[in-house]
Amino acid sequence: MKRLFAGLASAILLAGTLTASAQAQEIKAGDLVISQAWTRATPGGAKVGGGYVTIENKGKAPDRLVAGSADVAGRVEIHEMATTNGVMTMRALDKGLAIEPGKTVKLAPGGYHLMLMELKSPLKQGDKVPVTLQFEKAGKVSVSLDVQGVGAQGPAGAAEHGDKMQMQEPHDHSGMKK
Ligand SMILES: [Cu+2]
Repeated sequence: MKRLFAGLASAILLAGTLTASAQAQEIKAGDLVISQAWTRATPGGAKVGGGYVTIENKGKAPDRLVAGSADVAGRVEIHEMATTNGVMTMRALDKGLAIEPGKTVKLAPGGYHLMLMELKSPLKQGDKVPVTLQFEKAGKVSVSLDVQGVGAQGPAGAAEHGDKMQMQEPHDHSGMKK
């Protein structure tokens, strides 16, 4: 009887683990594992939105995120944001973003991000936004961005505290030359 109970308990534990990983929505593409795809709701009239994913390279060769596309956006760019002497700047990475072997690259507010330009409709909290990522080696990968609230700092369920990237990302491209 005792053994039966122990077996049952571990079965429940296992079921819990499986549910958790299903929610994390890991997408495998070649040597890459892509997870935590999310974005923020856009306030009324905004024509740009961010896009965030975590990309792990489990392989032995570097790969590179070179482009993206989305039905909801006229075009998708890969951006880098950095703060230099207190001034926040954003630039498009024309050559894409290297994903070194054995490394995990996290696109997140305040750092690397996808920029959804020329939005055709606002991003609404709770929606899922299909985006296609293009990698040099892994090819095209479809992901779905979970739309979080306007001020969200991470995907649903992620800790909001202890994150070093607490700066606001206004998505203001007025400083960018076009
Ligand atoms: Cu940007």
